[in-house]
Amino acid sequence: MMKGHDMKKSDEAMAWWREARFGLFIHWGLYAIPAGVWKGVENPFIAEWIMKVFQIPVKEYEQLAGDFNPVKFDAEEWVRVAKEAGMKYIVITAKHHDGFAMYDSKVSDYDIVDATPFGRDPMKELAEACRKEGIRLCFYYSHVQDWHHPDALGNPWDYPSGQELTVYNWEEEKQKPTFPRYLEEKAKPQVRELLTQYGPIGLLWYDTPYDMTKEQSKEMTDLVREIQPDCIVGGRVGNEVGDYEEMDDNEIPAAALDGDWQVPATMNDTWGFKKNDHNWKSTQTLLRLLVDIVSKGGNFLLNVGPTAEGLIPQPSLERLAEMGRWLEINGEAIYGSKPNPFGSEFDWGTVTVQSPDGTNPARMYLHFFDWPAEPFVLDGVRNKVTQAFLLADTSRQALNVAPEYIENVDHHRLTIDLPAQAPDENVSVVVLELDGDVDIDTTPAQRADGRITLSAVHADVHAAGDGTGPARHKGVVENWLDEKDWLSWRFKVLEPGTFDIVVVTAEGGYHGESQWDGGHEITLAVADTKLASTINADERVYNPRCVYWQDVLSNVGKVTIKKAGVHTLEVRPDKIVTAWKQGFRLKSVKLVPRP
Ligand code: JFZ
Repeated sequence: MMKGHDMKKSDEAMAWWREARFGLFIHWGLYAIPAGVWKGVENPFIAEWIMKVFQIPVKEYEQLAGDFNPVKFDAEEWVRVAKEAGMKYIVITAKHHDGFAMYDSKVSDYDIVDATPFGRDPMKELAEACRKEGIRLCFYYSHVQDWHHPDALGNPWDYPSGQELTVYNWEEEKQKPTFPRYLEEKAKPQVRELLTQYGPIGLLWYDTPYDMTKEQSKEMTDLVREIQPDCIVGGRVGNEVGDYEEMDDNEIPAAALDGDWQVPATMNDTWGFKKNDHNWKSTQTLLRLLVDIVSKGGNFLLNVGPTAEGLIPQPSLERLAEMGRWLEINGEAIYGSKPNPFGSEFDWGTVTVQSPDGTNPARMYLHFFDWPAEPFVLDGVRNKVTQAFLLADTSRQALNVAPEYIENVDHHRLTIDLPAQAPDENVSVVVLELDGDVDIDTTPAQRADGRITLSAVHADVHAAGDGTGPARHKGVVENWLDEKDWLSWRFKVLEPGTFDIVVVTAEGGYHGESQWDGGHEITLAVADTKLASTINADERVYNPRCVYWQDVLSNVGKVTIKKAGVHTLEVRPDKIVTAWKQGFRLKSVKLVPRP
């Protein structure tokens, strides 16, 4: 992402954001009044899209402003909620796609101070409260869609542009000729207001950059650079000119990534408040998402949708408070931490690291989702462990760690004795203090339970086709559309035997919708065995790391490996199916020993 941009933020300017790791997203606007229901009909989509979903005419939607009076809004309370949740920044919708400014704007009267009985500027109050509490205030600004403005994109029912309307597929809307005028007359002047009226702003979160030209994306970026050089520009400014990569909504990559990135995520299935959406993720789910995202090097921007009265819904408050209590004990393993040095996901949980700062040795944090019943075995750590303890244990009682070196395959293995009882029901953290900086052998190796996992991140990618793909992106192999491209792995076998081979592919899509391509025909070669197989959805497995999308398992066959040592496995496609344009999204190949 953003590699080609000459104005990329310096490490200094990104430092606070890399340290912060956890922020509060707030979607708040007029759409909180209908709260997901229009004239008795339920909006099947996200709350803030209600105007578009029902093609509500501007004149009618505008009437909502006259009823907007969030008298229970308390900026200090919202900031306190974020702070006690362990969050370090707040990103709030200053203007969403409906075009209504939630601050005092001189550019347009369609704003909270001029058009509502409330008459206060919540952004001003939030800016003050944030300053007091040391929280960074950041703004969301919809720079492309503005359903209130005749020149902008997104509202062909009021402002026909001769283009076909599709409610959900906004990508089909093409930039209309008047769009630059909207940028000049509304978007840019309003962003200027946001960056001059409220003190230092941490980050400008643009959105839905469809049909933006690269030049326009750069202009919106340069505007921020000019007014507040230290303000970070979000990835959705478009055309890869932002300072970090913003994942799709609720989308979590399968492995640690290079570069800065963030996941915006919902607590239920909407951003703005919907009175009938009670599909809340549990605190456990949310904590595991936080830990997993941080272990992959990303930031977690978790959303709340306050009501039209100005209250954050009670289920959100409860979850945030519980997350804050966990972070109070385990924050050392999160803030400013470095990603999982093993690269790939573990079944039991994940890993973060704090590196030496000159006085302290490196610490590795093992975050357990599933607490092991037997002594825990960790493979591939070459370091000496000088100390091990539970992060939640204030007495720092030492855990016994037995190192082992398996010479014939040059393999390091640690066995750690853990108490029978997990210290935390959601995520339990074990600290390993090391003799120096982390030194991990990332060659895939057979685990103590006999299993071997070959992850996409550890594959050698052979782009033998037309050269356009495939690539490892977001922890899976992406853009694998050409049958000439193939993958291979070198891996260590400790205990020879017969293994079932399973290919794991990744679902993608929007919210719950699965866009999974199957039916690829492959030849898999390992240890003198060639297996021809079709990639089918033999099993779908819930993935605690990516709530809406499952892992899809396909059984390939079995293989007998007769000797311990380093072996090679190859996957060559004979036919790739691209119905969803996803292609062969391989996440891993698993070898599971037969009993
Ligand atoms: C956008 C907005 O439309 C939505 O209302 C909300 O503000 C969300 C945080 O961002 O929605 C998107 C943007 C991009 C994708 C999906 C939804 N995407 O690329 O899949």
